[in-house]
Amino acid sequence: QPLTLSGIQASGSLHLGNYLGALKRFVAGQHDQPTFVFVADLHAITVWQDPALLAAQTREIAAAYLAAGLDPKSAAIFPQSAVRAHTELAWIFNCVARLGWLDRMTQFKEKSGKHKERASVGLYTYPVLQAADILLYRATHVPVGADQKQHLELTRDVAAKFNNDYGAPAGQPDFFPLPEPVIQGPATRVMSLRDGLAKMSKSDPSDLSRINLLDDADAIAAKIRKAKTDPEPLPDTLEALEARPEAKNLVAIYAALADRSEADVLAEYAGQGFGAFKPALAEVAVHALGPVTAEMRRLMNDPAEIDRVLKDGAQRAAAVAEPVLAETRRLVGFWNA
Ligand code: AQP
Repeated sequence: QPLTLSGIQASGSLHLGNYLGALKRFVAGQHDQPTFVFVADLHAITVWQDPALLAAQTREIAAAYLAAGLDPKSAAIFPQSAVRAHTELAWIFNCVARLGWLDRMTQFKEKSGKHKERASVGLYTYPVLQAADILLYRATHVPVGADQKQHLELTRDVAAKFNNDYGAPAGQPDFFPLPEPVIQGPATRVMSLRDGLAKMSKSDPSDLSRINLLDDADAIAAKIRKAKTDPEPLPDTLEALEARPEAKNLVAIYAALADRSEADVLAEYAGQGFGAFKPALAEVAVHALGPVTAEMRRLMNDPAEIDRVLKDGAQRAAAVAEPVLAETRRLVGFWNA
């Protein structure tokens, strides 16, 4: 049974990378197959979040989902912590995953920095919770940005080892399907506006490095104007862009926001300098993001409406998740399962 599932952490403002790498893809596939999209508040607290802000941050991500075009009648939109089965399955998977697998995770190395002994244990087992998020719905398709590829591979390893160690209900094939990351398409890795070799990221201390979904038109134009570039005009082939990370990133962003191919964008702007290209990119960005920002702001002024969506989504999610957890408990052999 094909099923799409993904989520975004409730850990701060969303940026263009989250929008193009994740949000837009959730929306694109939502009518093709059952779609579950959660706000990852359990993942968010792997680094400290102000308790006074966490619920508002959760609503903000839900507002972004809706503003980007997720239809709550079709997709189930819910807070991860509202479906308790996520944490229970994560514990079982903590006992399936191997230390050696987690030791290889590059995101933990990046996020824990120089002092890994001070990182939370939750940050270390983050990918195991992610495996639980996905397998709890027996999801087959997981649209994510390229940075999540390694975590998706770990989810497949957890599924395979669970199937191997605990089997499947009699007469059925493997209990957990091996999910496919959906990482194709444009802008699976949007880069920082200040450094074409670093990922655009919430945690970059420079706000100039990213376009936030709540930035207004002036802020977007200013950030694009100040974006790092080289002095050369744009080339006429994609190959010639390869050695120019900042130029390549801006062309990729233009193409993704305008729903055009990068080759098509180059065909229009080849030979022109960034003095001409940047204002054109700013116009495309404001045109694409302006309506999303406006709708997000409107929704954030109506928390009751967002809460209705989240409550309904949580009920629909639990209806799928609970039987999978119950069967998992039975396969593990718990008393009275
Ligand atoms: N730069 C990016 N380009 C494309 N996709 C991206 N994603 C994140 N950054 C980019 C995708 O957005 C989804 C949600 O990410 P998340 O919030 O769950 O976690 P994250 O990867 O930690 O997000 P950030 O913004 O990059 O935060 P920090 O600074 O904490 O690392 C995922 O599908 C991700 O691939």
